[in-house]
Amino acid sequence: MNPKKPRSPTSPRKDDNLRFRRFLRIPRFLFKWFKKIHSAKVYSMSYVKDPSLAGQGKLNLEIAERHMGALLNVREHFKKTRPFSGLTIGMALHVTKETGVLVRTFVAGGAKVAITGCNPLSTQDDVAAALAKEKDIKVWAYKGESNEDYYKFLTAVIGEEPDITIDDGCDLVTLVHTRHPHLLKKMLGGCEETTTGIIRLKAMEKEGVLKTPMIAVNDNLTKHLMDNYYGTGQSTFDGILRSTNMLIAGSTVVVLGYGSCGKGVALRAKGLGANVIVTEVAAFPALQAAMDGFRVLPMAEAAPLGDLFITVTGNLRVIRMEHIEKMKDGAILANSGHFNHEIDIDTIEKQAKRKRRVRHYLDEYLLKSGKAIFIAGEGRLVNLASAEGHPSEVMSLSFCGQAFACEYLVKHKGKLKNEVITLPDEIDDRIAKMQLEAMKLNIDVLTPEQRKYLASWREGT
Ligand code: RBV
Repeated sequence: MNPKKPRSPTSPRKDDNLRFRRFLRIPRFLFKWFKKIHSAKVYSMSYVKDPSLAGQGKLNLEIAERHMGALLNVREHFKKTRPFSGLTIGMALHVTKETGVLVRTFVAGGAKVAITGCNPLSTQDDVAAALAKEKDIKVWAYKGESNEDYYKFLTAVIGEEPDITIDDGCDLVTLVHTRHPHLLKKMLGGCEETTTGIIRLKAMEKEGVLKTPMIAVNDNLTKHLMDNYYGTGQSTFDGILRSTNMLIAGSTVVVLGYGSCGKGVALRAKGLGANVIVTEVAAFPALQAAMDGFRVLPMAEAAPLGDLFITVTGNLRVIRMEHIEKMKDGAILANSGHFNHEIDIDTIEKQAKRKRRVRHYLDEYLLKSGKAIFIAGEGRLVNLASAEGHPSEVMSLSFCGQAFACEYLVKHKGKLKNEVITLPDEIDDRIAKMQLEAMKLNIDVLTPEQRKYLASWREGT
């Protein structure tokens, strides 16, 4: 029951290589040469699960495009301006139909794109197959990747020497900094999609090790107040329902974390008729949860009450054995935070008497006490592991942010500091306007009198 420990990207492999070379008595220069040829061969071509899925992938991309009007608008703008001519964009994003639409948008703007996934379970194999067939795109991704392949594929993207990186979770840019720092000299910068990635980047900045400008796309209002809130809210339940088909109405749902993702999840749980409990460690969001009408409890008290537990904290081991021991027989656990360490699966795996896959990405763990618990999506992002991630409409907003962030890096080449950068408000405003247009919604405009009033401090009671 011991899961294979992931190999850290920073852990040295030199010792393994040395032992292997000495064992075979191969001269050093010959070994190096062989490795170079071998890796060039593995890395120079796309790698997907099944190229014959490309037809379905193409159809899914077509459907996604229908719902991503704002991003298609940016594509038209890029077709005219070609901001990425001669540049390579290296991406580690969930390889989904929505990401595919973004990839095509960069290609329309003149870029070559090298892409891999940012989670071993989130790749849509049909979309990967379809993209791999398109011009100027290389793809390395399949659903169910081993940790070794995950890092091999990130290395393949780096092998394409990207000028710009796009990350979701910061694994790509971390690998560039730790293993391939030579690339930082030519890089214009990078963009980060998610909260977890921004936290890591800010830690790098604080330690003084960040060596390229990084745009915090997640900090756009049109990203975290839309994607994290409405996107996570809906897609988390999509994943849980595909795995369990449980009735949410009347059940008790415990939401761990009340950030923008947790708020969205709690709102949807309430909408589906659940009794919602929120757990928090920070005072202000706990207060917001209480005022939003949710019961706020510490996890130790929430554990025996919940039928379904959803982690969205971005932190480590927020559900531990001490909580699981108190849970009801049959409790369901799911994670919608970026990484899979919010639920202490390692300990569950070690202590469980039996583990069975009972249905689509749903594992049953029989505990020593005789109780069973269920984990959906292997404790990875349940919305992408068990379902298809956020809906296209909301990803259109997030990815307009990615598209404009890359254009911003090009326009400000050489002028940006090596720090975490928030895009100017006008870009957010432009994205919101484009999305309203795509939704065929009109709004009012300020009259000259109102504009003047807002700019003055003289008028009072
Ligand atoms: N996410 N992408 C999708 N359909 O491509 N769904 C969710 C998709 C992103 C989302 O932007 C979030 O910030 C990130 O996944 C977490 O890894």
